[in-house]
Amino acid sequence: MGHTSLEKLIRLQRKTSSIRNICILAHVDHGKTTLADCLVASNGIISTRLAGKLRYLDSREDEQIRGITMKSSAISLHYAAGESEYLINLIDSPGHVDFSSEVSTAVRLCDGAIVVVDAVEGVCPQTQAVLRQAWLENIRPVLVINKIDRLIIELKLSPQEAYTHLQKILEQVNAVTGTLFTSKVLEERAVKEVEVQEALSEPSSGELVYDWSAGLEETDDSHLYFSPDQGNVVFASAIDSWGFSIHQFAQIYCQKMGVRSEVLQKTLWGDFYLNAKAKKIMKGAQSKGKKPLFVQLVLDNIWSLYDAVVTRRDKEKVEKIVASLGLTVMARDLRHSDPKVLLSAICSQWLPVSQAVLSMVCEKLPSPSEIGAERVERLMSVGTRRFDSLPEKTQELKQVFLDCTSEETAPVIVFVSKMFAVDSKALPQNRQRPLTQEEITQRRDLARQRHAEKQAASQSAENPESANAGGTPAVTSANTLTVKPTAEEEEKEHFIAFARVYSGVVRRGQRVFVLGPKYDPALSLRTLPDGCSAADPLPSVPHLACCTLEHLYMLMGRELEELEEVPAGNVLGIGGMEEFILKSATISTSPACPPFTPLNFEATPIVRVAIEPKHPSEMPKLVRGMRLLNQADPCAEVLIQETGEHVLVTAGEVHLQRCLDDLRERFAKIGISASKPIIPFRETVIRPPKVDMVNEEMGRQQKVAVIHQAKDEQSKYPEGVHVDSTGLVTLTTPNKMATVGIRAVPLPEEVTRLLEGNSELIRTMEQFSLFAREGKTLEISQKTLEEIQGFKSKLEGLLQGHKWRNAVERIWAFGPRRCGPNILLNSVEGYRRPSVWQCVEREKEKSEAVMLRDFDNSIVSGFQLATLSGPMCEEPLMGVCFSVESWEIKFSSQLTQQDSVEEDSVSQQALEADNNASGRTAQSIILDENLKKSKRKGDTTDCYGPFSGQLIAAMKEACRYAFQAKPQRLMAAMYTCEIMATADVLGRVYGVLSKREGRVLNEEMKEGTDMFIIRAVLPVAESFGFADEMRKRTSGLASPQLVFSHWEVISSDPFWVPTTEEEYLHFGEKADSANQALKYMNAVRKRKGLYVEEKIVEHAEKQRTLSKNK
Ligand SMILES: Nc1nc2c(ncn2[C@@H]2O[C@H](COP(=O)(O)OP(=O)(O)OP(=O)(O)O)[C@@H](O)[C@H]2O)c(=O)[nH]1
Ligand SMILES: [Mg+2]
Repeated sequence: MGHTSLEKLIRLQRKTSSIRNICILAHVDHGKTTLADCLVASNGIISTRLAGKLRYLDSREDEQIRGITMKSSAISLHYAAGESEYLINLIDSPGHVDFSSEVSTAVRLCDGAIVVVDAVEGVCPQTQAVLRQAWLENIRPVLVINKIDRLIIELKLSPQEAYTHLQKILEQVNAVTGTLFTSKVLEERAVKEVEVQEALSEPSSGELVYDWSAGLEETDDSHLYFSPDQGNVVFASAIDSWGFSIHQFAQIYCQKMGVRSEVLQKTLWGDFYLNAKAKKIMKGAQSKGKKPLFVQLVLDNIWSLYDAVVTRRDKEKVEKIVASLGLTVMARDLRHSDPKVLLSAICSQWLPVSQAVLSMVCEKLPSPSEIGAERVERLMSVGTRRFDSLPEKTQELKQVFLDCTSEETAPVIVFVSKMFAVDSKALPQNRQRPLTQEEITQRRDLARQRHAEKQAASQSAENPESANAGGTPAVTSANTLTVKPTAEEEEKEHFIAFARVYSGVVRRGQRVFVLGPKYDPALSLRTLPDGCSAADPLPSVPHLACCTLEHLYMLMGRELEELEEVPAGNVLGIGGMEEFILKSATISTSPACPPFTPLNFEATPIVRVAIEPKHPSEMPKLVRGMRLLNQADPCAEVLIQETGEHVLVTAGEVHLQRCLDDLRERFAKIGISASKPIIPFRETVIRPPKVDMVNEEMGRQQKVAVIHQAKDEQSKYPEGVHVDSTGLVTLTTPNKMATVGIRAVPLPEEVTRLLEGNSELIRTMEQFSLFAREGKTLEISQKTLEEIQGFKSKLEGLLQGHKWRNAVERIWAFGPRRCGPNILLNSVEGYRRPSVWQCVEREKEKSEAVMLRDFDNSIVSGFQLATLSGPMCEEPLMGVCFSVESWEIKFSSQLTQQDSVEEDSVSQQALEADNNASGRTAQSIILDENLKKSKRKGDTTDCYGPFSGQLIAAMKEACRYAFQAKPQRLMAAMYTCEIMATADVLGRVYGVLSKREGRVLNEEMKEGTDMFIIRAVLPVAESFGFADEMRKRTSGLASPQLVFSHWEVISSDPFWVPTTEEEYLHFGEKADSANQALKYMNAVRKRKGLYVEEKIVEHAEKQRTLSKNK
């Protein structure tokens, strides 16, 4: 782009009120990048002819090949509306679920969003997800209904039908915003009520009066809904480069019809019609069977244009239309063989989409200076901390946010939402710019001179012959001069921080603080001297670093423009931060600034693969490459497992593919091989099943057989372990000092789900207890406290019946990692320990005498280890309750003294290992090892090691045995997917689904189209290649997106062997063909190098066709 307009952009950066930071959000393939192309073309960066075909912001090769966006990228655009000029920082985001973390990074930096919806597909799962994200970040959306042309050409709807269809889509979108909005209003109301309550309770007199009707009705929500007459909806066809809002048509028709444009603005959308006789606009088009204004004045025109240009190719009519619209179309376009070229030539002049969208953006979306107080508080208060519990100086910064000024005195606050890698060639300082004439002459002279010198030198040696030395060689040497960067320099990846300035002006060379996500401003305010700056030599503070801003860039899609300074309210790129920032960070000149709340990622990283280099010697390169990848991707995780494998965790198959490509071609630049995806499982126990494998009710006989079996197994248990027929396991430590009695009970499914969904709360509770044990208190916001209370009562509601009497109060711990979906229950008679619910029942607790026994922590640690890796295949447990029924210790007091010191460190270690996912089984192995060692060495007390360690190991073993005493099951991770398909490929869709053990939840017809929507669940284990297969079998008509949904128990018993006649008949003697759970379990065990009990086929029997169609 031209130099002048860069200057213009820089000038506009200073005018905060005319900046708009916006992102484009939508479901995959709804046309975000195509729309962005049209907007980019309006600035002359790409030609209008290429707009929609180039997909300029999809700069990666794989994005172009696959046709989907994989990362968000930004571009700064200029827009002039009459007198006023605007700077629009536009971010295009990916729509594929695998990349939803890229959406989060984009949304955080914006104040508004353009939500794009496909006119045919309507609201899709990702549309809902992005609307939700926009809500969570408090940014305002506007709507673009794209691909209207498909209604004309593909669905062949009449204008009237199209109108009804568009109304439905609008309703759908508004229904989504409606639900979000109501929940928010209710929440706000609750907060208000609490405040009122607090205010009222102080002067203890007066009654509490609630007005339950208040709230919803009072709040004006009209601006929150999308409605064309509000001006926040644009109808478009990005590929044909047209788009309009009601406003534009109101302008066009107000003169023609002699009606005020405000009147048209209100009536062009809705149930209004034109009464030709009375020359009036009247209400009630539908009831009177008249054409609504929108159809008559808007859609009819567009339809007839398409009809003339595309369907009938009626040249005369086209010329007439062109003339009547007062447009000029080049003869070459008129003659073009592809009617679409003519169409977009006409449309881009008549209804330019960029004009419609950008004017809506400038009018309806807020500028950075309009940032709301609520959003600021949310950005500033991390996690469960209350905004008003932040230090005073930090709270003062709220005003700074709200002001958003670029004054010299304002502190600099910048948030970096992600790091992205660029080639060093792409950096402006290394870019080859065209040489000016002067420079060329200069260089030529220089080269000539050198050449002459060289010649002179060689002449003296040999007898040379050089008459005209000038021409060609000089040019080559001039060329070599321009290609400066050395090979090494070129290889290097540069990371650019994707950031936004919230306050102050950032300058090149400025010294700033980099605040990590765990930084605590209160701590540094205490330790750092008042009024210090990042340029001073300072004592070290945790999670705080000082650095210099080396390079500032304006992000221009595929290019970067170097800047000297960037004022508040702008999106920018910062170079040279890779040493200081891993993925995201806050940058400030004030140490009082809190770190921003972490981004909320919708995607769960679930697909793991182990990676190794093709040549073992290239390991270091791989390690370095993986580190770079980890930094460059907001969602990918890289870790080293206990087996020494390098593991990459990604959000899905497409994401995995992209990460591997990146590693190969960019970060490691070596050949790598990836293992098959490592599929996660969970282990659980269930209630004894009532029917057997052939669906026959289990009679007494079998039960007897089962018990008999259990008795047989008793001999398998090592010494010191006793298992009774009810599943109670008693285990004594090797030094015979302590005995624990434990029973495993399956948790009801809803409870597991509840625990899973509230792990954040559980973690807060855990933290609170930890603080309390150290004698400190953790400030928890009122909202969180209420949530904890609500969580507790829900749990109480679910754990009903005599078996669970008082269970919620008796919860000892959650696990694994102290927040997982398993419960440790205190059923020890006479042992009262501090409740895990301490934070919500402070008063109650004081009144009752409770005491923590010594070694309480060891029991918890043992439980944590046991739940982290189960006995089936060392996968984490889920939905299991371990009830400690007895716990006796007989030891000398001196032993306690010595050990309780060690105990903390041991459990601390265990915990640390827990937190670090990679080290998890390693820890348990070590402990196992300890246990074995100590067993081997005779029976003197000392040789068993620290008592707490023994107790941890004993507890863990007891839990494992208790687990094994119950019917064990594997749980599989499940994806949900929504597939849209036409009736003719429906059969194939079902075929692929059932082949992969998918289960259809429901199927419905999408209104107004011939599409079916099928919702199904599918085990993650069967999902690899699913999307590809589906696409192939349906010739690309159905492409599902898989979203992780939940864990599900696999009903078959991996340890099952046929016992009855029927079962033998049904499954054969080996009976392993049908046992999916066994297959999964053995695959995991094999991968982990555990012992696998396999039957080797001795006498191959004739294959039987099993009833199940495989
Ligand atoms: N008929 C029609 N097709 C369109 C229109 N806009 C975009 N498309 C097509 O839809 C497909 C997807 O367009 P993209 O712009 O890549 O969609 P996207 O939303 O950026 O997709 P992701 O970034 O992968 O989520 C392309 O094949 C476009 O040509 C439109 O207005 N009409
Ligand atoms: Mg895209």
